[in-house]
Amino acid sequence: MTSREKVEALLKARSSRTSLTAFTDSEPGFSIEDGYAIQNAILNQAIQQGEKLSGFKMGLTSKAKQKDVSVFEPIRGFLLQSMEIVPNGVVELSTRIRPRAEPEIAIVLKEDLKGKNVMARDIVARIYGIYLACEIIDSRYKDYKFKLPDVIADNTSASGYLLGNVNLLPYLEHLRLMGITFRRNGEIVETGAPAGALGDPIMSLVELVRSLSKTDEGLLAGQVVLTGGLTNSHFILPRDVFEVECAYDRFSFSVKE
Ligand code: 0L1
Ligand code: MG
Repeated sequence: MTSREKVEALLKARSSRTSLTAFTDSEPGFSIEDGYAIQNAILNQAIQQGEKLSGFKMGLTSKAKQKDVSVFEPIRGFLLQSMEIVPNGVVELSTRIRPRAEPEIAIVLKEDLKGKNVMARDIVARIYGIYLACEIIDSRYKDYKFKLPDVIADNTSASGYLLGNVNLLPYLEHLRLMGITFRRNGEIVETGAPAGALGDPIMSLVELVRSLSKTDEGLLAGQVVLTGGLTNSHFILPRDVFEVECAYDRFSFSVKE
């Protein structure tokens, strides 16, 4: 399959809600670089069609998630404005294949930042806001079976995201170990802490900025960064109501067919 055919296959899988077999099954030479080239082509096509880049996401940053999909390296993807769902809003299943949800921390910078040697203190000095978040993922591969290059090509399964309304920046000192609960229909399904994302969501941002710098890109002020799932992810089903909560904020979303 050519690169163009891979892009088309992923876009068709999304629009027709029919999952694909991972490219590496038939093309073991399909590489991480090839995966990012496909991801970029999908982003460029979305921008040409009028979509707006709203930020980036880090994926597979927690041990729980890495074990779940047997991929043991963090990866990066992009976010589009059209993926954002208002807090306490509705997540639609009709445009997705087999979505799952995972609580996260999102960070927004107030100044642009790029560079391969960026440090945590460079990030901290530029934070505008830190938000409780939830990511909706939806692999375009059958049964979430893929290798690292496949999931990168599929924009790291990105499908949607919600951000809380409270800026947690005043609590930065306690962020890593702040407890987070994730409930489905009133029952706790997971508890976690922001330290679940590479030990500290700030370190996840460091990884992101360093990774973007390889192609001379950087983060822009105002862009949203999802720093990675803090727990395992959970399938979402019609009429489910999920709630994400920490000491200073909470929001929910319901799921509609
Ligand atoms: O955001 C994530 O951690 C998702 C990365 C891709 C793996 C998956 O689909 O679970
Ligand atoms: Mg995620």
